[in-house]
Amino acid sequence: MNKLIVLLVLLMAILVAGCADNTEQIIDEPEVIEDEVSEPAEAEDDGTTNADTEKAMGTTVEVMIEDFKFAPKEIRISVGDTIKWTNLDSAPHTATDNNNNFDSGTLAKGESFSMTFEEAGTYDYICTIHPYMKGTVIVEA
Ligand SMILES: [Cu+2]
Repeated sequence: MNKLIVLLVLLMAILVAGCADNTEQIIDEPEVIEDEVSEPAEAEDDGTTNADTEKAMGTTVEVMIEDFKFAPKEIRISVGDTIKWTNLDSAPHTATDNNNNFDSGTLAKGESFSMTFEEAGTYDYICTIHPYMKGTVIVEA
């Protein structure tokens, strides 16, 4: 008699396990639907607040003005990144784009100027006080 009860319990356990498998499959289906819903939401973000998102995501890269040189002289960044120039010399300097995309104005010792680049391209710039001081910002999309 005891063996029969053990067999019945085992059969019940197998049946319960089988039912559990079925419920798991039912639970999986809504997860797929959630993934489909999330895609249009991302597209909406790109369309409405593009500039704000890029500013929030961009990083700030420092360029030092020291010994009458921009260091690094050439720098590569991504669209949305910000360059921060800081003058470490006693002499005043500027960071002035050759095509008027940005101009720091005169920077005294310790002063900084920041520029966020929203368009890909190559930006050659100089110090207008010492035009032999040249630098390049390469903004990659
Ligand atoms: Cu200068």
